[in-house]
Amino acid sequence: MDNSPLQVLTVPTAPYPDQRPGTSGLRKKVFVFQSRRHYLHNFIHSIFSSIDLRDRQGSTVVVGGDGRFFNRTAIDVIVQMAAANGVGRLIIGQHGIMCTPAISCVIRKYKAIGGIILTASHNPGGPDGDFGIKFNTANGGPAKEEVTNKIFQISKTLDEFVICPRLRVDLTTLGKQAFDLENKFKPFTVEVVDSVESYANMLRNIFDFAALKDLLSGENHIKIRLDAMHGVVGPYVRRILCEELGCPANSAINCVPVEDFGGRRPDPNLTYAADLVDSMRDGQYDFGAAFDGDGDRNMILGKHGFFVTPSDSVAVIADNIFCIPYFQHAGVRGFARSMPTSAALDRVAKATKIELYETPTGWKFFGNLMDAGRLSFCGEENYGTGADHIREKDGLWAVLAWLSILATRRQSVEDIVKDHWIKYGRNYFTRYDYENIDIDTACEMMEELEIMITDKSFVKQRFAVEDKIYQVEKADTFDYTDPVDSTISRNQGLRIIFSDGSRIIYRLSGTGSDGATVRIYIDSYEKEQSGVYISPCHPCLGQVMLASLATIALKISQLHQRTGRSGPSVIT
Ligand code: G16
Repeated sequence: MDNSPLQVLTVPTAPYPDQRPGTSGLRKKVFVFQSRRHYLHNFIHSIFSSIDLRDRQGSTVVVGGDGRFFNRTAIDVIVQMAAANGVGRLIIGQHGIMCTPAISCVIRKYKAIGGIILTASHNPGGPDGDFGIKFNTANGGPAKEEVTNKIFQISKTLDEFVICPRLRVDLTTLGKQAFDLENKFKPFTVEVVDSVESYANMLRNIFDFAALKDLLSGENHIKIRLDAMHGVVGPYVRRILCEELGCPANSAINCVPVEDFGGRRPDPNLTYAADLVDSMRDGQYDFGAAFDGDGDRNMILGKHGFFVTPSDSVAVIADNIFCIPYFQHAGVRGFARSMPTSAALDRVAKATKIELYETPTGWKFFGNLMDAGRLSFCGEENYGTGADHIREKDGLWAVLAWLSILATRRQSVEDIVKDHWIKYGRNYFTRYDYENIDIDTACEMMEELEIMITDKSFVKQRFAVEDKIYQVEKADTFDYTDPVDSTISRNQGLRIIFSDGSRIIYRLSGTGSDGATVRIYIDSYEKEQSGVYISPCHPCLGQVMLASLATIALKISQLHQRTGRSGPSVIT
């Protein structure tokens, strides 16, 4: 065996113009990473180079992914490049997998300078699917725009990278491995950790596990069904819910992470988690939930598949926040939601006199408020819910939050949501996604829309559909000034707000891998009791209630005429 120190090589490369990180890292088709020479190496080099050499040398970095196709290949390269770039220690989840919330937790626990997360979240996996790389900073959250801009700048100009090509790491065995490198005084170490343990330990300190155990396996236990969708969260569900909290093994399905998520899209919504909804229809389960590929998103269901919209889920948790011991001890400093999320949370904030922040889409905006001690709990319309225990949204945390509410109130999910609507009124919400639209067409539409709606003459315009008339009260582009550091983020979506408070929002997604995704978000508020509680099990009720506004949204944008589409790719 050759024990000589490992060589560090400098390899010439050519830059790529398209490595700008989106809402949540760089997401591309797998074949882009596979077929373009050094595409992965260039981006990893850009990440390391964005960190000051003094901070990088001898530092700790956490690495893990959602187990999708190309995960393992990417980790081998990251290990070789981390060593060559002066990183002192890598902490990697066993088999290279770790869910996004756990990575955030481990970064904070080990005081790492950051983490590299290999995931394309809810996007499809497999050789024909997507791959993604995200960089999180020392607070455990997604890097801020100033960091991702720096990474992008470097990626556009780099002409070489450094690597230890002979370094091989064993990801199957827990424990420490040390490697001697040329010109390096201290060995480079890799610590392979149990992906679940640190995270499970954190949850034990947030929730009342004894009460949850009683709810799930005590004398009057409820029956639950959790769908891990073959993503990374499966082992966490098994260990925490089944082994520790006593749920029967058949409560958890699709718990083995596979590289292509079993051919399904690991996206927890009514379209892609339809199997779960179907399996709950006959009423044998009281509670259901699904997660996405990297375990940060969640969908909540009640008996018979009663659907809790993500915006309602955030509002209900906020209203019952003291069912969670963590908040009984730490108190609640503030609530937040992303701008397109319905205003259901705002009503809870108003009633409880807790500060409410409205941020652009993207979890990094919440992180800044949390770091400043101004935010405790937040969520987004796109199945993201989380709190300040870490700096990522957290799917399993959201499930335990709901179970804590059920354990305290001993009511059904449906009754809890119904009580909420009776107390606060109801926000109907729907989102239309038009995927894989030609980028130029999408950008042109947004530019022309912006000109149209920000023209003074647009305000007070009336739009009529059948017997409904909506009058524009306000229309603008959403610009955000961070209340902590005054950073301004411009063009975070186009908003049309009508006189009854209903809203239409247009935005381009920042997480697609092919063409552009146009999102149209629509919400309206119903306070009359007659409109609050109609056919609650009808999953498309939001769309029925919002059909007129959807017609107006399409009329104003001319989206179908511009794109030749006849309808959205996905409605949530
Ligand atoms: C990421 C961010 C979320 C954001 C989402 C959607 O989530 O963490 O905060 O809401 O992207 O972004 P967009 O609407 O631009 O596609 P994930 O779960 O995809 O990593």
